[in-house]
Amino acid sequence: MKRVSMMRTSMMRTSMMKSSMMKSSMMKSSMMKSSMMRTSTSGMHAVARAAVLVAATLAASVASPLAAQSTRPGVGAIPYFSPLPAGTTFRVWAPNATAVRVAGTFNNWSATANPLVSEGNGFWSVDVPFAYQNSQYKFVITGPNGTVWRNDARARRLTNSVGNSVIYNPANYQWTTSGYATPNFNDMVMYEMHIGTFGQNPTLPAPITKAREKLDYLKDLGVNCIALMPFAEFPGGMSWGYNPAHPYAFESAYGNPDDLKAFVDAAHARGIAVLGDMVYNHFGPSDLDIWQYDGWSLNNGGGIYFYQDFRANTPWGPRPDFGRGEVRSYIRDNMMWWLDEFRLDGHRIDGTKFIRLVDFTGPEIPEGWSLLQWLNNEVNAQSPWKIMVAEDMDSNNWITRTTGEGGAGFDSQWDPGFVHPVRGVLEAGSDSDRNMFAIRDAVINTASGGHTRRVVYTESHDEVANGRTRVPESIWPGNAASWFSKKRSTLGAALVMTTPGIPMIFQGQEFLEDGWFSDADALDWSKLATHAGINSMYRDLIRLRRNLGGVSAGLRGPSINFHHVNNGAKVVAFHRWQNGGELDDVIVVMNFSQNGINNYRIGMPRSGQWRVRFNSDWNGYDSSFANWGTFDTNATTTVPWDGLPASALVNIGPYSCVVFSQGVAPPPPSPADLDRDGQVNSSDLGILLSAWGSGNVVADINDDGVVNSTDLGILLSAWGS
Ligand SMILES: [Ca+2]
Ligand SMILES: [Ca+2]
Ligand SMILES: [Ca+2]
Ligand SMILES: [Ca+2]
Repeated sequence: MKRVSMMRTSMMRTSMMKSSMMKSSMMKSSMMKSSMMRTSTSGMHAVARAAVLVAATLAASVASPLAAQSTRPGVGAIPYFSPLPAGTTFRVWAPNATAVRVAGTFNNWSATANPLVSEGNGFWSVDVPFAYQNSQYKFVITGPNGTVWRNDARARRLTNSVGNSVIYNPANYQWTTSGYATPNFNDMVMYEMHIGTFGQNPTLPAPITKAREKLDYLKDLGVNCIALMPFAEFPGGMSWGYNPAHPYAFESAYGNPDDLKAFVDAAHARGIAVLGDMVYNHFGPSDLDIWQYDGWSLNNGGGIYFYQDFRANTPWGPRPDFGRGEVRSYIRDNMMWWLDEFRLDGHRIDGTKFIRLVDFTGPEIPEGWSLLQWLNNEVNAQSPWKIMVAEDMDSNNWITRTTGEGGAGFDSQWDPGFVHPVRGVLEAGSDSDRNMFAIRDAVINTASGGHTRRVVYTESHDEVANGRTRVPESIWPGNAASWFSKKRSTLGAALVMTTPGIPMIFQGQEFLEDGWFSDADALDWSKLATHAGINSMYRDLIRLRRNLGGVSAGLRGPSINFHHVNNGAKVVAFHRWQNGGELDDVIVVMNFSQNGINNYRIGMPRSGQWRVRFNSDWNGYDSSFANWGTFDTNATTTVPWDGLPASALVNIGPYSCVVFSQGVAPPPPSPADLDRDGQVNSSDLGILLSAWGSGNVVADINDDGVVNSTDLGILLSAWGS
């Protein structure tokens, strides 16, 4: 109740601001008109006649016999360029309206000059010549309760959340990157980013151009999928983003829509995917023009876009009417708008539980479930390589089952069954309270139904706020740079990168950011230098997870055997593999106690030498680390162990992770071997020449954004290798 009344107050404030703004602009335009009339009557007769004609036309179009509905497709404001004169098609859904007009800078904010015509199905449309991109506008909707000025429900750009809609021309942006492919789900390493606090900027919120400046850093870190927190226009400039006021518009404080395109373009040039974060379980609640959009409502509810019954509210704002075709299309088109127009590689869908249920435990909303299925079917039909991730947090594998099986059809979902028990173990004050069976169960958890069907992490925006803190901070509040915090938080990161699942880190986790996430607290980039070693550990872990060194293919595979649990010594070990064999079978050993251990026996799937590929206790990662004497080890079949045919003795430092595999690391592939066939030859030259001058990501060997003579030089000097 409190929340609702706050919403109303804020909306009243908003409409007061709007109407005062409107009055002043209307005054301005009427002053302009009368001065024009004065000029006409005191000037030439022809001009006066023209003015009278214009006035007559305006008057006639109020009654609208001359206006016609648009024959062009699309909802919202869509610029057209032929036949001349160019203009913009306006179309809006207002089924209870008796009249709709569009007012904007192109008609001096006239509430009468440009009526839309009813199409007989609840939609209204008109083509307005000379209404160009960057013009501001609003719809003037006359409904059951009088006339209201509303932003376009599908405004693709706004001056701000209580400002005006702005005509956006999507054709303006010239994409430069080509040849980019979204990573396979089993190769993805996600990096959750909040645009407003990520980029280094003197003031908050940082614009997305500042985030773009850090893309080389992220490429070097090795992540290949940025999961953006919500960027749809929200009230003000500082927010987590889970209060979208205008779902089709890029947050004006972050930049304009083309800035988002440039970010995606530059990320793709570096081999990095970009995901959106879509909030459909509610809209608003503040600055919400679609609230009672055409004036109609029941039970004082939200009107055409919202439920007006027991389903009307979520804990965060009013719930859209998932049963109404036009609202379903509004949501579906919104999802595709971001995927298609901005070339995003997928989405996280926020709070799906509140799309499928009225409250935490029910009752169910069947049409919410079918909406989720439809969204996933649409993406699968058009671009199945794009990833759809649910934030449902219920360990419900129906979320990730296919729609054909009756599931919601998501490719993956955030896994509460990993983060909560793992953090419990990492944050416990005493080693004796660390339960190794909890670690085992979190790692082998298949509640989502498959290794890429869950996203695993120890930090996300939700888990490091809302009264919780970053893992190093939770381990030792006020002393996040302590040895304990460094050791156990990185042990958690090692588990994230070696467990079956799509790993994710939260911005700044990789340089030991402390405290908790707040939209009013910029990421502290000075810690990148302070904790450069920790940062390089994250880089090494990500390289292992993605098999970039060619020695750990198993970490991308589906298979796991969690074969060793010692809850007394607090040691666990597990086996990961894809096809098995050298450079594929991976053995992960973890010590969750403060005591380093020597000559500790671990079961191995095969005899022979197992090489250390990673040791989190290396003092290159931090000078306070013990650099425990961990060595390559020889496994023999003389002592079968842990249910495996062989075993070996290993040394492992305190709170440390060691990763083993067999075989000799292959030489790094030449970046000039464009087709990756092992040789730099004429076929690579052909690829390069045919991409000459473009931003093709394959042929751009030095990643400077263009294929040119520099790349040719690199290729020729590697010829034959
Ligand atoms: Ca805003
Ligand atoms: Ca899919
Ligand atoms: Ca080649
Ligand atoms: Ca280049």
